[in-house]
Amino acid sequence: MFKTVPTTPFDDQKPGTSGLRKKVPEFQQKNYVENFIQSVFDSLEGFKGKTLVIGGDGRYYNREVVQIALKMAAANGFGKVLVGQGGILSTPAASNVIRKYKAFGGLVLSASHNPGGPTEDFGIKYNIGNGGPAPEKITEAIFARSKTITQYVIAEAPDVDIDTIGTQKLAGMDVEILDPVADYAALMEELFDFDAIRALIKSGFTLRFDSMHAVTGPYGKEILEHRLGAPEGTCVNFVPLPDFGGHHPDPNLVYAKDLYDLLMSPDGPDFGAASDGDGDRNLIIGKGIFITPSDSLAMLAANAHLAPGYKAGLKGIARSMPTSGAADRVAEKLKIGMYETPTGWKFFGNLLDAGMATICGEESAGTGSNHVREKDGLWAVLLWLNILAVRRVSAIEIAKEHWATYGRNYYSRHDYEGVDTAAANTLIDDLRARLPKLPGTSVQGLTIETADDFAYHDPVDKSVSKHQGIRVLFEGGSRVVFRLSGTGTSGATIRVYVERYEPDPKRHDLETQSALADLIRAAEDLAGIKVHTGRDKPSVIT
Ligand code: VG1
Ligand code: CO
Repeated sequence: MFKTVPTTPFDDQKPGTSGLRKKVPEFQQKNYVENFIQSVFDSLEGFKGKTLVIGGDGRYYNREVVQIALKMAAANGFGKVLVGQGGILSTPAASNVIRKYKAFGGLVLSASHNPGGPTEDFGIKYNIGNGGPAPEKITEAIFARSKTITQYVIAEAPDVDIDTIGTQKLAGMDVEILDPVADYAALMEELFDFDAIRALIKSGFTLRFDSMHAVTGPYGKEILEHRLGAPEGTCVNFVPLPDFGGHHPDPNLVYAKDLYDLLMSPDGPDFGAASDGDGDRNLIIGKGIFITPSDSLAMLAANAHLAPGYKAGLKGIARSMPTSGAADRVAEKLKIGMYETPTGWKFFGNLLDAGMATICGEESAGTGSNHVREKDGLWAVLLWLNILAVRRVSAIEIAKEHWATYGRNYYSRHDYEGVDTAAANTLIDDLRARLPKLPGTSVQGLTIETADDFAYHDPVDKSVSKHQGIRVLFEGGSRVVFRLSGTGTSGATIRVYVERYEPDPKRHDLETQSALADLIRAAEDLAGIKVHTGRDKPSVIT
């Protein structure tokens, strides 16, 4: 029933910021998927007879990998596997299923906002029993194992019918196919005041939710249109496609420009939102205003008590280091803890488990809370709607009032994609070497206060994560941050994060790039991006 297959290691199965991501043809190499999944299982202990969750964002190769994972789970001794119908589970829904059914862990198949299709991206991520991404200790063990693996085990059995809800057997193991939306929708009903949102929509408030042909289509339809009564047509691009219709399922101002333009037009809806490939990111645009993810985190934190799930208040807020300091000012006012973590959701898990943080966020359009252990796109949309339903003001009014109270953090990220890897590494190494000499010097008329290579000391498990981004802080609270992406699949991506704090309400209506112009020039002077990469402008500005 089970067979042992000899194999040889691949040397490139190192999980990045969020799991292993590669081009589909790389995953299609003989034994590539099997090696990685076996390396995951070999790095875990005590799962015999326990439950595994499997689901993905529906992209090209999802269904094939679900079958491989199922047969390997059976051969490795799992007692049961829960699979989203059709192999579908959004990342936050997978996190919820792991928690709700007390599973041992889960395999989430996704390359998130990266494009999908036969020559595009695929990914595999392992989540632990708290529903969150495996911590570095485990991902390092997986990588180490992948370099020495000599065999894997797999059931010799026909494919499982993953499209029919119910329980079946696979080589002695139970396989239960679940409705991917039901448990998640129930959780959202617990957290938010659906009656208030329904009343807001009934009063004529209009919205649009763009699923970008990715996984949140069925979730948006069920929750926004069916349960909250938004009219049909509110959800657009709601049919998940294996290649996302040929687009980048990345909800930012570049790839969701149509939505942005609509919200900026006089007859556009009151509120617009979008989510990414696997449903964990969110884009929030009020009529006439794009809310940056960093601002959204701060505004949601300041107003979260208006939603039933958070009426007791927040224990603390956590944000990734490159995320703007807007949320810090909210935490200060609320007199609650504020935590600064490295990029990637895996670093929030301990803070959430320990009850130290309630809401977390990243500048890359990720926001979430202790309801699951992943960022959650639709959750952020619903929290915004709940706040708007209670306050009955527009998103732009919420933003302006917020800035008047706390000051405004102008913020932008400049990405240089597909850069030569060696050149990108040299740029970072050069900058790192110069860090000790920077404080006290000036660039573009700005005086550098401190400069360091961010290291995180986890307050819960005391682990230390080094080299998490280079930050240069200027007098007055402005800063630039440099780091290399850990999710790309070709070459390197240099991310430059630029932030200026502006306390003066008279200066809250500036265009973002011009408000940051001197800092953007300072970033170039400091890092020599042009000299190192030959690029004179970023590929994507968000
Ligand atoms: C990017 C973002 C990071 C996010 C990660 C996974 O990582 O910057 O904030 O957590 O993607 O998000 P990197 O290493 O490329 O900067 V997702 O929605 O792609 O799972
Ligand atoms: Co994602």
